[in-house]
Amino acid sequence: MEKAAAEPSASADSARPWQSYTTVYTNAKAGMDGVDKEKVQRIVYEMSKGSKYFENEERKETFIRQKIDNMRARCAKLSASDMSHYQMVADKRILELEATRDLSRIWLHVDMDAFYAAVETLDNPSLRGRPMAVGGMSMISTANYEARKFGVRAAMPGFIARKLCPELIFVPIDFKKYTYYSDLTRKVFQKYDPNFMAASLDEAYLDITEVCNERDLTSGEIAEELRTSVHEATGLTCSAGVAPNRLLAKVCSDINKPNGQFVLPSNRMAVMTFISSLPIRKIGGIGKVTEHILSGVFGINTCEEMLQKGGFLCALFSRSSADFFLSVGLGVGKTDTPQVRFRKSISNERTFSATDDSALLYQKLAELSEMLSIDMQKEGLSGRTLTLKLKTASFEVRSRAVTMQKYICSREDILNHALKLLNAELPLSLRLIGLRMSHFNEEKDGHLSDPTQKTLANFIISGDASGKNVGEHSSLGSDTSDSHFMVDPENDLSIDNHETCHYVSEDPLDSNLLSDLDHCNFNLSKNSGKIDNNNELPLNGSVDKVNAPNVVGCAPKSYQIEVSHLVEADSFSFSEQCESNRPDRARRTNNDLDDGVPSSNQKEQFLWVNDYKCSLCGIELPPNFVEERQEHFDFHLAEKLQKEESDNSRNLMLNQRFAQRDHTASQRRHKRHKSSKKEGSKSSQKGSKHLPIDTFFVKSNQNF
Ligand code: TTP
Ligand code: MG
Repeated sequence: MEKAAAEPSASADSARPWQSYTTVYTNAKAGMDGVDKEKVQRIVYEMSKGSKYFENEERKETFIRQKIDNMRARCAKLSASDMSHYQMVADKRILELEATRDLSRIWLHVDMDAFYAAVETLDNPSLRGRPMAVGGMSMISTANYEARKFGVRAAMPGFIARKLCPELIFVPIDFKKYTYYSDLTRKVFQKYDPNFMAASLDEAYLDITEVCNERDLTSGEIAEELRTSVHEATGLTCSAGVAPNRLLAKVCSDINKPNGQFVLPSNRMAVMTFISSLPIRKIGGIGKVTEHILSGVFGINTCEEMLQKGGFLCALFSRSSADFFLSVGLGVGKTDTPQVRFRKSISNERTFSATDDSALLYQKLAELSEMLSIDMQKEGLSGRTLTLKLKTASFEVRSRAVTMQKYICSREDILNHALKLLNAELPLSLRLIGLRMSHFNEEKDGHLSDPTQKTLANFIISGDASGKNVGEHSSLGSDTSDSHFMVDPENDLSIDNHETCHYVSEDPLDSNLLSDLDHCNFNLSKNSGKIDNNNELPLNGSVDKVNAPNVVGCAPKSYQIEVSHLVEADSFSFSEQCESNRPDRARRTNNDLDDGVPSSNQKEQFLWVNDYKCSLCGIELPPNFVEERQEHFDFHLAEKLQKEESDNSRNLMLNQRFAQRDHTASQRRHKRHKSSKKEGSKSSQKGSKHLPIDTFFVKSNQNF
């Protein structure tokens, strides 16, 4: 029988602690193959150590290690008969997924080379051949291939990049330019596939089946021609990948970067051979956390090993996650072209001085509900999922969501649901409230979308038409139904006007599934249903009151924890509790050992205006840069913490000074006053100064 991963060997070399310190920017991008990874890790480690950011990274690392231990323990507890059952489940799913393999389409993924950097170099040819990065000291958006040789890459703080490459030239970001060139590339893409799917400013998916047939050209010839056309139109180079589905095409476009292409033939044998040794991290949506977990728990490092460990995957993960992993093992991906562009969500939020005054909080909520309602009505939208974001006085970020049976858009309806979510949290001192509406009822092909309709893509990923998940879901008879299981890529893609990339692209389903989003939301939905059943919820209702109507196996605390898990698994504050308190555990059948892999795109969703632009610093990062966005969120979190600490320290100093002053006799007042003024100005300068983002990396004790 297959075995889970062997115990990891003795702990990492303590003399080289940086070896286990990995962040998104220690992960290689194209053009970084020859980089001394250990050197990069060491420099990043040394520059980060002791900072808030570092502490946060360590917390995450600890969480992942615990998670791996827990999952390994669960694997060990599986009996032989359990395993033979799960192996049967896996074998069946593999057959079913295999049956969905579609080799009839030819997909091309095109991705510009070092896009922002290349545009800047076009503008200023003196940059050519010199290591340069676009961005600033806090964060760089990308680096050219010369800089990558030093380990410099996108999403890396600029001051670390400079340490790695002292000659590095920094060029400020200029989105107008990139948009201009992006538009030029899209005009070219249009000629090959009028329905191409823009994934971000610099990448797109094209179904080139028709153009290959019509012109009797091979996919490789079309790719070559398209790349030449892009170069002629823009002066920029790009790389392309061709494969029978989008998932693989994306992997292929990275293989011969820069200015290259790779064609994966449309036959099963070629796909299986390609997949057999492909590292799992190459798959869009498999990031650091998922990679660690799959490797640490099951010893899965290549895509093929997903199939070999299928029994364990089915035992420990939800059906949809296991299906995704098995699909990766088979090299099966999406081949359809969604027809309509959908907005994903609308949100707004308010920051204010921390307060626990519930009247004030209700007032803020009412204002936000009104604003949200107006925004939705302007766009003719109604939505079913309302998410409340809270930031506590201690900067803990929580999100609570409810999915309704009906679409809503009025201020009253929004406020009604928002109040229920908020009341479940009170009493609490808050400094920020946000509201987000998603799951809109936009028209699809002229018909209103049916929230209970199961799409083909969902069928492939989530299971058979009788969908266990859907069945479980609706049987609750709650205010919720199926939406979280109906993860529909068609709702997430920008394809219509090819203008923006405000929508999740690049097979967004993949990353969603990895987060076990469906599973988390299943729990949430059950609980949300309870909230709605309890229409009499008093304004000051506690979580316990919210949970009063019983659902089997659901302790009141679990609601709070489980809902937190929905968004905060990645922040690792509630995760361990989630492990032990998952209310659905008793009810589950073949997935009762499921482990949610933390989601990155949930916790920080509110940071992004229009799902694209950072509301705090304005940097633009499309949703498909999942890990980079997560990293960016962590930066701001660390920044806040650092500032909070700075403020606390200032307050402490001021308090001490006031106390001291009260005790002094009036005869020394004059002298003291002078000295106090001096100190005061120094300390307030220190405390109130807005700390630049790079200060997280300065050791805390040097700061204060
Ligand atoms: P990428 O295609 O990931 O990177 P790239 O085009 O610079 O380099 P290559 O494709 O050759 O590896 O991203 C496209 C642009 O998106 C990039 O030029 C800048 C922007 N971007 C960010 O702003 N932040 C990020 O973290 C990343 C990864 C990209
Ligand atoms: Mg690119």
